[in-house]
Amino acid sequence: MVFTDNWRKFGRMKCWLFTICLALLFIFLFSWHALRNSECHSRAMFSCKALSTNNTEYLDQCKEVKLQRKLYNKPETLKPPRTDVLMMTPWLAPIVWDGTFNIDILNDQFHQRGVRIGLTVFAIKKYTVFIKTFLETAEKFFMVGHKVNYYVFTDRASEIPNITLSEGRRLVVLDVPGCKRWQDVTMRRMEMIHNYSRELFINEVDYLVCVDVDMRFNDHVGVEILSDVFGALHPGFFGASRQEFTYERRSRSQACIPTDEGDFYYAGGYFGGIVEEVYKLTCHCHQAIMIDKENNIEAIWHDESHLNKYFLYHKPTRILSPEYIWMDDYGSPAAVKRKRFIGVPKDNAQIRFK
Ligand code: 4GW
Ligand code: MN
Repeated sequence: MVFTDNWRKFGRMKCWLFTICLALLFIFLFSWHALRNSECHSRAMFSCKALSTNNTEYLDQCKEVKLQRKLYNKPETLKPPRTDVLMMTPWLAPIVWDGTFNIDILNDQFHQRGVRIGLTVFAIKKYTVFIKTFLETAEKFFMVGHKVNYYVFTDRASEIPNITLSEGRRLVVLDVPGCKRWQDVTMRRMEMIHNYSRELFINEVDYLVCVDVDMRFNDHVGVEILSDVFGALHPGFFGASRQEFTYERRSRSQACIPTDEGDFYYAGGYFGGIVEEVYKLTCHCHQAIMIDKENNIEAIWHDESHLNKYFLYHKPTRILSPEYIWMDDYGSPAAVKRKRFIGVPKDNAQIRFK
């Protein structure tokens, strides 16, 4: 009797166990199927979106792709367009020289992306005298056909002329305080560009181009300069040796670069990139300037020294030849075929201050 009772209990338990296992298996199979289905579904949605003829957004893209057909000379693998200059850094960043790019191809690419460009410039104290020529020549040569915001930082807003701008272009005057020392005027540019990148530029433009104001545009400057982060070769040093570069050499300064290091000597009055990269660059340089200040040292060429240090350890993704920041004092070397952006001679006694 006892034996048969136990045996019955055992039989019932087996039955339960079997039911539980079956239920678990069922749950497992059901979830697996549901998971697979949802994956397929999202994949299907993706391909449906791409295939649907009702999707006007996608059709617009298709039209654009068709419009891309363009006729131009084939690039010649064995015939580089320039053999007299370096066209590529060892870290594979292009160096932009006349004759090395096809602006039509580039314009197509940047127009497709609807790229917006901010040009920052500082006109503090008497340097407002440069702004009219700067803006007027920029209208002729800078990023023609693209969306451009001019950001003029000044402590004399009333002296900024209201010039007529082409469609898609806007002048934004940013009121900022002046500085007692002129060195601070140039160095504080890093801090101000840094602050405005976060507060304003990031919401309004894709790229920033940050330049000196004592300049005029003299020839085409277009989207060929745009890349994640770029600098320009200083016109006085593109043929110079490392020893000749006027880097900061004192080890106490954050900008110090020893004589056995360095790629190029970059101009302080020309850098840029996507807003995020300019934000990082200006943040780094501003902090380095502040540390130097605490240590009672000022780099030999101010912000330019710090920019050179930054570019040594954060390699630019594109470099502009000196065509993009020329000074007539440097004559007309054969390598420089076009002078796109030229320094305006200034009467230092008149314009500068202590
Ligand atoms: C000495 O008295 C000064 S004042 C040196 C620079 C000064 C200065 C510079 C200024 O009074 N107001 C001003 O707006 N700046 C900005 O800093 C302006 O955008 C200028 O292009 C930039 C760099 O100064 P800079 O053009 O005189 O520097 P260099 O001669 O190296 O190009
Ligand atoms: Mn200048």
